[in-house]
Amino acid sequence: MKIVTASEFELRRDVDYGTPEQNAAVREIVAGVKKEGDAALFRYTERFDGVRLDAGGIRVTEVELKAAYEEVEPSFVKAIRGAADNIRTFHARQKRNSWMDLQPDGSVLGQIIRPLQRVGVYVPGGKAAYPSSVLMNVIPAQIAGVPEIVMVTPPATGGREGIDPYILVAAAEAGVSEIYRIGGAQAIAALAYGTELVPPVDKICGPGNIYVALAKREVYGAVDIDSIAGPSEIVVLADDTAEPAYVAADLLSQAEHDEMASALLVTPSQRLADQVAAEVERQLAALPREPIARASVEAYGAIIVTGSLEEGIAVVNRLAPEHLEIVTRDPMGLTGAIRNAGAIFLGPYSSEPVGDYWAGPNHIIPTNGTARFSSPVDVDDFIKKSSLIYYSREALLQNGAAIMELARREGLEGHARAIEIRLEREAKGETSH
Ligand code: HSO
Ligand code: ZN
Repeated sequence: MKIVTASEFELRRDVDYGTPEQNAAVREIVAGVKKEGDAALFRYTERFDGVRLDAGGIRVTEVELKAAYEEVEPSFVKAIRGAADNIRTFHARQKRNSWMDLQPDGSVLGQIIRPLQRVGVYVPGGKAAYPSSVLMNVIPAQIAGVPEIVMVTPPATGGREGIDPYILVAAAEAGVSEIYRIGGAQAIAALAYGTELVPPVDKICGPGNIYVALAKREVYGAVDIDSIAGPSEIVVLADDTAEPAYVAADLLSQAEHDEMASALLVTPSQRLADQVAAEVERQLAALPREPIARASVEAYGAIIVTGSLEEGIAVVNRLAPEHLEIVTRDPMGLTGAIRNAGAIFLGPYSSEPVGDYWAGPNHIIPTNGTARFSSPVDVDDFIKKSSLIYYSREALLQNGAAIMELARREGLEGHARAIEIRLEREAKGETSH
């Protein structure tokens, strides 16, 4: 892993917006499904997934879900349940209440919180199909009170027809209400616009390949979408109290996600920098996903040696990482100085996988520096608010003149008159109320 100073460090952020051909292909698929519904959905599924769907086979049945439980280890079911419990407990703290304020003049102002009615969760096929991500998308929606949570996933992965049983068990444990065997841009279009067999949703979330990401962009507006996640990122901010082997292991835990994942160590300690570099080499050699992790470390990884811990904090705030581990003498004491980080892990025992799988906070976290202005997925992503306005007679009489003033300033006489007609009638006592 290369060792550089803060001024030598060059941040690489490669965001994939797709080739013109990919964009054109996605537009065609989305338009096709929007226009022709199931006929197009079946046609694209046969073309891209090599599976002939029919009306009877598009939805996963109860019997198939039961069969999935037979295929997975009981210890896996137990672990998924433990994780789901923790994720539920954490997200339950985020629930907001509707509120209403009674004003002294008898008016009532308020905000009503309502869940979205129907949400679609995309689960990719292949190596990036994570049962843990099913929990992280579905549980916040469920806590928000979303009554219909549907999952879609490609009908075949790696040449093998059928959905991964671990994904099915995670979906059942998380509380998914319907599962459809569809994937790619055609699945996103079906969720957005609806087909004969797939009713439309209000919001689509979950990760996918470039075609899925582009399709989500394409349908945004007709439905809501989540943010489009980039490769995983970890920054470890450490001083000479950190254990080099732990730091190296945590860096590699995210480097193994993706060739484009980024793992950075920021430290004022040259000794730690040298030790971690050596440890990364040692541990890489023994990692099953060594080729991916090595590519990530070589292209996007670095150890940044700073003049002080304060300079390290400034670097971290500029990076605005998805995940930040603080492994210093007093990690809690430094937390207040961190302005930009999606998730902050404190101390030597809070290894990132604790959060990826288990502790309860969401693992879908802003990447690419977007932690500057956005937050991890939470219950708020699955609710909407309605404002409530009840004005009393007294309140309108008191405030009517000011409202008319503003309306006339904007040249909107009709607005002013809607108020004025009431003020006049009230003044004459001509009212039935
Ligand atoms: N670190 C990933 C989440 C994940 N890790 C899923 C393991 N499985 C992005 O936050
Ligand atoms: Zn991870």
